[in-house]
Amino acid sequence: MEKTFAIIKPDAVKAKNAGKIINRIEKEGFEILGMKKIHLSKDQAEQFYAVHKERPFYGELVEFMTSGPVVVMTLQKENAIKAWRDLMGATDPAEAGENTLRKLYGSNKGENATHGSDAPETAAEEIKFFFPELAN
Ligand code: 3AN
Repeated sequence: MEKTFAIIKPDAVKAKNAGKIINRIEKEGFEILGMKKIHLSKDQAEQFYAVHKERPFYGELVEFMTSGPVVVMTLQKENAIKAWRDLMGATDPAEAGENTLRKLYGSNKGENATHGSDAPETAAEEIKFFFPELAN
């Protein structure tokens, strides 16, 4: 069993799509090990996205991620990292596959409804950042 870290982003929470996304997560066989609704501080968002610091959209990304509450989760499933990224779909909702979360609920590359860890190392770091009690 593998763990991954997921966020329901401010756009999806604001649009009242969080319940539908959580329902889908359960239907797809993930176990939700931890979940909380929080409003990220600028400091937290900057730290969380530090790897993207040099990207041109960093400021916009931090501003968006702090614009309203998010739901952060630790999910568990076999091959959870890939399974969750498959369920989310491509970063750009316009390129995401049918029935993926970003296709259904995302608007553009920035406001794309969900986040998911991209590798075991980042999953471990991101889980530890928000759920130290669930970190191995
Ligand atoms: P993913 O979240 O699919 O791993 P990355 O790693 O390319 O995608 O992007 C990291 C974060 O930056 C994501 N939260 C994404 O929404 C945001 N992002 C990527 N490209 C853009 C862009 N052109 N404009 C605004 N935000 C972006």
